[in-house]
Parts: sequence; C-alpha cells; structure tokens
Amino acid sequence: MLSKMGLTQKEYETIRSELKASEKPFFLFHDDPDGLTSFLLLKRFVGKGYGMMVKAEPNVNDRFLAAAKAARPDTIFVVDVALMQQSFVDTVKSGLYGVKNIVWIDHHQPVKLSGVKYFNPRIHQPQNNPPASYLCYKTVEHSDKEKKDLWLAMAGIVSDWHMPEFADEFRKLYPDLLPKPMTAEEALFTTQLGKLGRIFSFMLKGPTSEAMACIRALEKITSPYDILNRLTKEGRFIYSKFKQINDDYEKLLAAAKEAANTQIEASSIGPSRQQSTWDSNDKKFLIFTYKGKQSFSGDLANELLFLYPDRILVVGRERQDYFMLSFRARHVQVLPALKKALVGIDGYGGGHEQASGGSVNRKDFERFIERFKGEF
Ligand SMILES: [Mn+2]
Repeated sequence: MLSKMGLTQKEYETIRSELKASEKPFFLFHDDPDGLTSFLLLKRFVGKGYGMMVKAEPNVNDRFLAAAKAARPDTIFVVDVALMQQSFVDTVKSGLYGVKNIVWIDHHQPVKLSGVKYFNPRIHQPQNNPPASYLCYKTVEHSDKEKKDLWLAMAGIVSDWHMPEFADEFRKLYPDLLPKPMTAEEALFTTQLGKLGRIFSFMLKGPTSEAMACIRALEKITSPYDILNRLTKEGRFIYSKFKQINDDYEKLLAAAKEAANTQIEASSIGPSRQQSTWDSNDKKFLIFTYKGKQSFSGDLANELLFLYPDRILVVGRERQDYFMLSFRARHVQVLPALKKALVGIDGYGGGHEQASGGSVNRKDFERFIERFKGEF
C-alpha cells in the first residue's frame, strides 16, 4: 500500500478552480461505473453542465466534435478515458468552438498531449493508480462536509477494484451496505455496495437513450436507498432498468455455475440453446460460452473468478463468426498461453497477464481451446 495515493493537493486545487470557473462545463466520461460516478461527482460540485458517455473505443477523438460544437462549453472535462486525439484538442481550441480549456483526469497509462490540463497520478508513480472516481471524490470532498456523495464515490471506486482509505468512514455511515472491512472484490460480490456498483454498470448497458435516461434520474438521487429499496420514482426507474439486464445476467451466471459444478467445461445458452461439443477433462478450467445481444463476458469472468479462484477461466460470447473472449486466472498467467495458442489461428488477443481478452473465429475455436489448455 502506497502512503501517497492519488494527485497532489495542488493538483486537486487546480481542478477545483477549473470547475468553479466554468460557466458551461461539458463532461465526457467512460461508460462504466468509475466513469459515471466521476462525472456525477464533478457535476454535483459545479451544479451545472452537460455530460456524454465515451462508448466503445475509450478515445476522445473527432467523433465528439459535433457534440462539443453543439454544447458550446467553455471547459471540457474528460474523466476516466484512456486516450485523446491531438486533432480533437486542436479543433475544439481553434476558436470556433468557444472552448478555452480541456481538463483531463485519468488513471490509465499516461500519455502526452499539448493544449490539455492533464491530471494522472501515474505520472508521479507508476503504481499510483486509484480509480478516477477516487480522484474526483478527493477533488470535491472539501466542499462536502456532510459527505453526501460518499456513497456515489464508493460505488465507483469499489467497481474499479479499489478499497480506499475512507472505507471505514463509509462503513460507519452505511453499515448495512458494507458490514465489515474487506477487499474490493469481496465487497463487489457479497455486499449491497457491490450491488449498487452493478446497478451502475448494468444501467449503462443497452441503448444509449435508455442509459442517458437512467443517468438523468441518477442525477436527482441523493441516497443509495432510493435505488436499492426503490423508494423514489427515479430510484424505481433505475432499478427496473437494472433488473431487466440483471435477469439475463443471472441466467447466464446460473448456467456457468452449473457448467462448473458438473465439470462440463462449456455450455451454451441463447435462442437456440445449442449444447457445446467439446469434452471436459478436469476442474482446472472453466470454459463457458453464450449467445446474446448484450455482452456480459467481463462481468461473468470476474464473478466466476471470485467463485472459482482456482480455475483458469475462458468466457466467450458468440457473435457472428467470432467468439469474443475473456480470460482470467488467479494463480497462473493466461496471456502467454493465449498468445501461443493463437499462432496460426484466425483471431487476436491481448491485455494483462492474468486478465486478457480476445477473439477467435468459430471454425478455429475448438482447436484454439485445445491448444490453450495444452499450455498449462
Ligand atoms: Mn476507471
């Protein structure tokens, strides 16, 4: 644990003064709970502005020019987005758009760009990598003596696999949401705080218009219980969107658990309910594929790794001719095996040593899985 986490006090002050100085802020945020709560924390602090999700590729590029032109902001705040194109910066700051400043708060791999006020804790120290929602909470918390947005921050931070130093403070205020000290992972899968994070994740899935309606509802909510216990109109609206997505997720999770318990390494559910063709051998692996419009591979892989920490996991969604895959393992490295198994196969893969992603052509899938398994 690093003693110094996050940005410097001076940096937080600079961001605060940028927020206070902005008459018309425009927020661009990553479409996950960390990005969403980062945006909400900043917007609640200034009490105005307009927000837009950065979906698909985490890159602020020319596809956002039209929106920036329409919003005519004085400052653009970008949170939890890994990349930005110099051409976007140069165009919006050319004078025609009225944009004076771009403030970028992120915690991914640091990059260099000119004309942007860039805040990234990894510049101070590579391992200094708290979520963007942590940085945004540290930015606004001084204005927030009653800690009224602590619950929002905690949901975003824990969703990004981080347990902050102010978790105890949160536990005292909301003992039912986080009953005891624990890791972020345990909190994610066993507590109401984790459920709140999942609600934020699932409400952003599906059509953008529905996600935006949920975000507008969330902007009006002041208590986590409004959502969790469906106490207000807005809370019920968000919960119903969550439930609709979550029902599909729970079905997949149940099928994956069944596959794990019966040692059948793969199962496939979806409209056609096709059963898989490859055989099981032992409990070293858990290979699970599914069909469906909505991707749950990341969520499923993470929860399955929590439930089966000793397995090597491959979760795949069948999409047209390809399987979109997530790989996870706790005690071994999946990335080198993935790279080797891909040689001569129609597919690609990359990511981290113990959490990778990729894609493999359906016709090569069985051969790929056999080769992947052979690497362990
Ligand atoms: Mn993040």
